[in-house]
Amino acid sequence: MSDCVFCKIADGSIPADIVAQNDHAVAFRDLDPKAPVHVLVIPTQHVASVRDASGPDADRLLGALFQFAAGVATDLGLDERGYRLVTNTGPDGGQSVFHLHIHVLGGRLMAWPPG
Ligand code: DGP
Repeated sequence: MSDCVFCKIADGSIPADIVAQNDHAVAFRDLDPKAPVHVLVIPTQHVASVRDASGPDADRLLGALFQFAAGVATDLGLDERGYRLVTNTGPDGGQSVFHLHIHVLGGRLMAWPPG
């Protein structure tokens, strides 16, 4: 999508601190980190949010994205202490960028419930 900042990161037209990528997903450091490790995992294909991932490809897309996020967490050394995966959805969910993304948060103890 031409006016989507995460599509532009995925196609390389705006810079990001990329930590991993494959043909279907990109992981890059959040501009405004909320934890010592804060990485965003996005599909290269534009999908606005998890509620918009529907149809025959949705299972594969979401499954692959979570597996990729878990692999990124492993590669960043988060397995031993653990980490949090979050996908904010819509206004009440706190979503501000409308391209599906999983936050990978780690490196400190996470509070519960979230704010
Ligand atoms: P959310 O509020 O769940 O939609 O999270 C969006 C996140 O995206 C937020 O933590 C800040 C981050 N972000 C927004 N624009 C950019 C950008 O241009 N580059 C990077 N690296 N992160 C961005």
